Amino acid sequence: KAHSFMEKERMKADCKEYLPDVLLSGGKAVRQEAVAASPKDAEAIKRLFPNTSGIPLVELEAGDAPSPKDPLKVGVVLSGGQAPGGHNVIAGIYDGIKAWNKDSSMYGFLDGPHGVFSGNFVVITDAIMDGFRNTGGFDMLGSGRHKIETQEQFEDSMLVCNAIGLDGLVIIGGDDSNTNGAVLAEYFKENDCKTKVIGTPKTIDGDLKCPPHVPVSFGFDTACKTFATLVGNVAVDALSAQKYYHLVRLMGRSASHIALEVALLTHPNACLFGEEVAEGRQSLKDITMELADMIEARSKDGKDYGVILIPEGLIELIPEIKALISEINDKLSQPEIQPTEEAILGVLSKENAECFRYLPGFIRAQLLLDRDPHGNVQVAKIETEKLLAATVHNELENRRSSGYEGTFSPQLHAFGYEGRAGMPTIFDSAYCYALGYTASSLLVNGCTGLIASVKNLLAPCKEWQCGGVPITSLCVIERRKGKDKPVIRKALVEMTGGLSQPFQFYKKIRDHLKICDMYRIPGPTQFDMVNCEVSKDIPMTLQLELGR
Ligand code: FBP
Repeated sequence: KAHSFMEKERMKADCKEYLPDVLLSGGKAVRQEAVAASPKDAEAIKRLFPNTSGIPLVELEAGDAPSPKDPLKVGVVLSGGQAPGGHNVIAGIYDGIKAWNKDSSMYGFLDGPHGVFSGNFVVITDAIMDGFRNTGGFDMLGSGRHKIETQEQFEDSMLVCNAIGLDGLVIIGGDDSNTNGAVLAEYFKENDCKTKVIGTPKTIDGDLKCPPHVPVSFGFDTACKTFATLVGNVAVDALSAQKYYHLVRLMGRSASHIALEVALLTHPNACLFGEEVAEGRQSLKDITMELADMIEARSKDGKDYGVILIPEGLIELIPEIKALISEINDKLSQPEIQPTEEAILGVLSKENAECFRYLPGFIRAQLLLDRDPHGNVQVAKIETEKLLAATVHNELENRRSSGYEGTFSPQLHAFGYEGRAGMPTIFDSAYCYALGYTASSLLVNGCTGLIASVKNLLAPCKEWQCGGVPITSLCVIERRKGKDKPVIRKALVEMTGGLSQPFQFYKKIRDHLKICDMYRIPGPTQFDMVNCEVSKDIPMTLQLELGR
């Protein structure tokens, strides 16, 4: 790869400068109280994970971890969608186990979980590691969305780990991948395999969190700042040309955290939230009317332009479409039902079939696309912005007879992959390095079935607190591919609470933003470590949640 000046500078930046003191001063594990899963599913989780549920939280403290300081062999796998900072998690583990014993070694499994059960790996050397510090993407090892789910895959994974003699395996993944990590930890423990399994919270979507222990998933900050740069730019375009409505769909399956963060960073005229739509049981028609009302009011004010943000997960949370998707998922999990419109219309309930027929052809086709290996609809491929542009256009045309005289000229954008592999921000670089180092300390202390936790993020990074939370304590039972499965509960945007809840904070200003143009232009991400002190540049939503 030909490196740019910026890449070279960032690769050289010393990650150790960010490392919390507790990790530099030994990282001794102190077991805290045991934590169980949410009461609703606690019994089921206990049955599924007899060895790794109800285990204690772990906090790391200054002081030596147990001796002897034998070299460790640790494997690492990147799983699911890219999230900026993954390479720094690897760097943190690498430096952590080498600091423990310089003869420790690290194995990178290639192309996601498939690399684990097929035994496809590289030995990570100093030269390989140094070529990826502070860089974006997952190109160091590649990633994949495979699941380790069959008995054969579990057995093969254990054979591979035993053959290398792995003391630990770190899974860098989102909710589904960390659930996979929990299942693997349980299987290894049940079968007396010495490999311990630790997860790290990755996903730009921001929906893998459990405050206070896992305050945010890594990659969220970089993705949001990248999207905010682009949204800021189209806002200036809207204001300059005064002829377009920029309808921007933002990546983030299910939860609307990204849309909320970007809305706080840029102040668009409107931002939709899947969670609000679901809670208010707003139909597609309700959403359309609301947007048309704003566009008509702005038009009366001489403003036939604006910026509207749409979370990609919105489509899945509109009640009538949610019910439709859920039935389609169930039906498509039956091998005899083909993913064609004709076949699906033949088996849907009357209500869902009506909803399906009402949707435009391109949305019908997109709803039938293959599910991902975890059974999720691929919302990133559904053009919700195009759907809303069409329904709003029709509504505005209907309003002409009652006085609407404006022009609605939409420009459609979908920002997703642009932000997912970006060069990690100073915060993501620091946070990820600390997560990786924490994972190595947890392994040194013999922990398994935990997800690495780095918290106290408003404080300077030297004062961050580190530890681990049992993955099973984050799990609930959900219906996937027609079956009940344990999964990590997705953290959606909280709708209630005081002004420290980011949504409530935004709600206070949003009516004002509808008509007035108060666009905020963040500009490109900065990497100046002197003026971008880590603790001052964490996501806005996180700052509010933590009480700043
Ligand atoms: P993860 O949950 O694996 O982190 O992936 C998140 C995500 O980027 C979503 O925001 C998006 O809907 C999806 O991945 C896109 O998946 P794909 O890479 O398969 O197109």
